[in-house]
Amino acid sequence: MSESGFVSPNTIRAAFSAAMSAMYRDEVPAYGTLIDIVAEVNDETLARDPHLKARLSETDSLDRISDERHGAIRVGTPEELRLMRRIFAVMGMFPVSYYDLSVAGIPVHSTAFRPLDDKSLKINPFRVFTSLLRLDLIEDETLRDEAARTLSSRDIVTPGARALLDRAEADGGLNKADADAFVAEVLETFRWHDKALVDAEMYRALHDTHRLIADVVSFRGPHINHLTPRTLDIDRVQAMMPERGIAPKAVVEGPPARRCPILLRQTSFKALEEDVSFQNPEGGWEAGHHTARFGEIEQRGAALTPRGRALYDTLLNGVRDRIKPAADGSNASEYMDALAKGFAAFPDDWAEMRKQGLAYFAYSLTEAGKQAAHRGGEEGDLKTLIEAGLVTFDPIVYEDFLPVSAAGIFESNLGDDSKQDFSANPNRDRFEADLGAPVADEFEHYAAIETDSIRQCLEALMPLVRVE
Ligand code: OOG
Ligand code: NI
Repeated sequence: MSESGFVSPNTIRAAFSAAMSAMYRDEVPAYGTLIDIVAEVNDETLARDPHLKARLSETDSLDRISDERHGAIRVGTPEELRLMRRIFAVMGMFPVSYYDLSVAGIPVHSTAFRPLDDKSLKINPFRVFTSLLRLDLIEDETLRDEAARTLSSRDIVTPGARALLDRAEADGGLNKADADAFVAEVLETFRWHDKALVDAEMYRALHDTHRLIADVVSFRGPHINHLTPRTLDIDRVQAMMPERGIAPKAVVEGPPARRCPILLRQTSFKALEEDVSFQNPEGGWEAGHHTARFGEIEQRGAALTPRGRALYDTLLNGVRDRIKPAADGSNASEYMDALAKGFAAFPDDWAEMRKQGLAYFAYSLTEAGKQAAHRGGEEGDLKTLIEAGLVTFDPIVYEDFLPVSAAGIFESNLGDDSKQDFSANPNRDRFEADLGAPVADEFEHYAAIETDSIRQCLEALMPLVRVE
């Protein structure tokens, strides 16, 4: 708690993420099973690899290694998106990056609300991938209007959440009692509602246009559709899911397994069919089903520079032009083989990746570097200082998302039927106008961390030289 008596946004986010986890585990039992597998595999991995364990205990909190790293929601209107931005800001989460998913035939565009600085990420890294439905991509005008009308009739936050949000913004923070109440009230927004806002006929019409549209429009709020803990061995968890009675998606999304991991690898179990009821126009309710909620796992690697990312995209597209993973898993091992082969062209060595400018690194002084700094008066550029063993570098972890992977996660959870093709139609300006704020540029963000770490090293070693 600060002098002002306000609880830190990081503390509110940690409480929120724990509350979401408890609620989701309770609502989706298969998710509880996934969490158990993840914890087991993480324990095994750490026991097998004492070096990894030592490194993680220096940089991460080992007791929270298996905690959720992200979740995802889908909202229906600009007002709802703006409301989410304000709510997440109270928890120290800010919009980073713009993801256009219309390329993949999914009528949404998205951002991720996340903590920005390293210290906040370490305290609690929870982020929420947030998608805004693009009603403009529905061609049928009558259906579009009906969907818009349904969305405008709902209020996705409780009056209590709204009051506390106003207070947090007016006062610049929340005291302990208010922060606790805020978390409890905000949780309600993400809860599952099994009673639909629409009748079965409308649901069917929305569903036939795109399952995602039915998911966003038919219910009272943006239910959390998945949570995603961190695994230290994603391939192992993928293999264990069927043994524990849960059906994983066909392949792990993202880059292949590597000695030097890059970006983000993720996989999920398929969404479950759940009982819901639709409004009966004659009164009462009518039983039905809806498929929406699933569980996901992630394993993160190094953030890539624009050059590294371009190479990643080229290699991935090259593989996918030759073979696309089939949803039924029939070509999964061929796809994973092709992926591994395709990525042979991506250097798998940190020093080489650094030399070629493919990834972002944080620089720091070695022991010898610290002694040299104490003496003062070193000379030379970064390269010389590294060669002299005074400066070392570690990859910066990628904290964002990948549109092709996200599309794969969406798709595996929407089923293969009734897919409508939308053409690529990015509209970042529109998204930012709807959000009411710009989204941060992820590349600028990583570049700034890197530049800052270099400046600190140079200033320590060459106190008399002004570092630009
Ligand atoms: C979001 C899917 C994207 C990820 O991890 O890439 C995502 C959704 O299904 O709403 O969460
Ligand atoms: Ni996800």
